[in-house]
Amino acid sequence: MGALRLILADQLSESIAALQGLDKAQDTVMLCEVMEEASYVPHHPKKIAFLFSAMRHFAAELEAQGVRVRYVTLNDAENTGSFTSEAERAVKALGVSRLIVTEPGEYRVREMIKNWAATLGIPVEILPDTRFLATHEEFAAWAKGKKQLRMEFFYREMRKKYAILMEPDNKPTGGEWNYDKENRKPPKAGMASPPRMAHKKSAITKDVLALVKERFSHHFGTLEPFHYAVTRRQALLELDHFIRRLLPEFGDYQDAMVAGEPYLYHSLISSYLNAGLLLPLEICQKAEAAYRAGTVPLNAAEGFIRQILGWREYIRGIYWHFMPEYGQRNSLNATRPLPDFYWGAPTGMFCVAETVRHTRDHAYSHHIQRLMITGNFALLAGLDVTAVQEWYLAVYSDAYEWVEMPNTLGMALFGDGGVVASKPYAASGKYIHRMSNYCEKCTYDPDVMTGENACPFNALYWDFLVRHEDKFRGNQRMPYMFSTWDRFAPEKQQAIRVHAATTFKKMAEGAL
Ligand code: FAD
Ligand code: DLZ
Ligand code: SF4
Repeated sequence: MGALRLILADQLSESIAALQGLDKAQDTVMLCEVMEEASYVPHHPKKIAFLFSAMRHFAAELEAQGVRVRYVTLNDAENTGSFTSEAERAVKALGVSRLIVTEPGEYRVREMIKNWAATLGIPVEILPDTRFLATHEEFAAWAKGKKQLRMEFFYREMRKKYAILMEPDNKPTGGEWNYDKENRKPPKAGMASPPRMAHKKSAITKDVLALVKERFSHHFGTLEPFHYAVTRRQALLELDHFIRRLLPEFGDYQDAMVAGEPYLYHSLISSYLNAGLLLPLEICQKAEAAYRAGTVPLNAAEGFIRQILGWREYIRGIYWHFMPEYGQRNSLNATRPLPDFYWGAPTGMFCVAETVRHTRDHAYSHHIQRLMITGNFALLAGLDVTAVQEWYLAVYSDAYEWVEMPNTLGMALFGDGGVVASKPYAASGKYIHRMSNYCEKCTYDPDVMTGENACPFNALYWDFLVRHEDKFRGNQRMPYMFSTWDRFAPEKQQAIRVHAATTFKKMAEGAL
């Protein structure tokens, strides 16, 4: 009797642990489209279409290699709707001796699968996900005894482990570990990013688009046009296009935001990487090779590699190190309901409306939009951390809890009490004005603090600091903010707080 090898939608790599040692004569590989996963949050239709199409293409590639595949489509009349019930059905139908699965990316799913040995009555092997570059044990060993878990120091360990941008004397290439100070320029006037790739839709993709249109049109987000890569070959083309055409400018304009330009110089690879179509090490090695070949400057190559070898692995480490307790945290007691403008209702705040538009149309917005627009607003306004996390998990095509949660709860909302961020990423309209051209198009004025046309971010920023003074006044990275507040005349302080209260009222009335 063979094994049942289960592959989840974000495990679409031929090198995935669950496919190693596959016996083509005996084993069956199973993939299933299940309603429970497609609807535990209202995923963006593009995200569902991307995953289903990528799953179907992956299954077809395995079949072409002579692998026996059990593929359950969402519309299959026999489909029972969940991973657990589909595993039960397959075990009964196939009479397999064991089930093999790679560790899921989400705690919720891992807990579910841990019960399967008992319910299925066969051994269930949960194998480590070796696509990631740090194991849970390595992260725990690094974190042990440290008061602060700073990404920068973890990143240096990863650079050494994988010999990425390292010199033979074990020193970092160029002499510095981090070239961030050479990055993060504001946008240039008239800046637009080079064209992006659009992939021809296969018959599989067309079928999936019809299915998603029929079943998920009520979810937030536009399904078409749909240009996503859905195979590894296409994802590699995207990666090469990025490295050749966009990476040279990536570092400089990583934080810039431009109206009508959702992508700028970002790579757009997160959905492919998180689903398994690309692998993290190959991406870092390609970026390093481009630097060594002289086609990409060091600040760009290092800045990009840091996102993947550093941030991505660190974020995953934080998730598994602190779960499940991490998911319960709400250190700033943020409970205000999520305003409808997160789901596309009109708002006069151009920056928020534009970020939500990009999100709606592409299931994508870049890091600074996520952090400093929708994230910053949620932080300043004290929006409910669970509702905000559900929003991020639903609306982005790259979102899985292991990566969404520490970024949202930790980095954007400071809801983990300062594990990921040593101070909150709180900013007023001044920051957004400097890093974007959004304010030029806005009904509000970033230079005004109170009154009808005042940028809401301004009063909310100071109100946030004062509301959480007990937590932040002693923060060594924030003395400048409090000394500025202290210098404001009492009348000005009062007016700001009154304006913040008016802003909250307008928000509750849907009039912001
Ligand atoms: P680029 O800017 O081109 O960066 C290259 C790659 O680096 C990304 O593809 C990604 O794999 C990695 N990376 C960069 N920053 C991070 C980070 N902070 N955490 C993990 N990986 C990183 N990323 C997700 O993949 N899924 C999410 O659900 C997600 N949710 C986020 C929520 C919030 C509130 C914030 C602030 C960030 C979130 N991020 C998430 C991180 C980051 O915004 C996205 O990885 C990035 O925008 C993806 O676009 P890109 O591929 O063009 O990235
Ligand atoms: C996100 C998602 C969606 C929308 N649908 C499926 C699905 O039908 N089948 C599947 O195998 N996986 C899906 N996923 C991804 C799972 O939710 C994902 O494997 C977990 O989030 C990671 O533990
Ligand atoms: Fe956003 Fe304020 Fe600028 Fe308007 S003025 S775009 S609300 S930062």
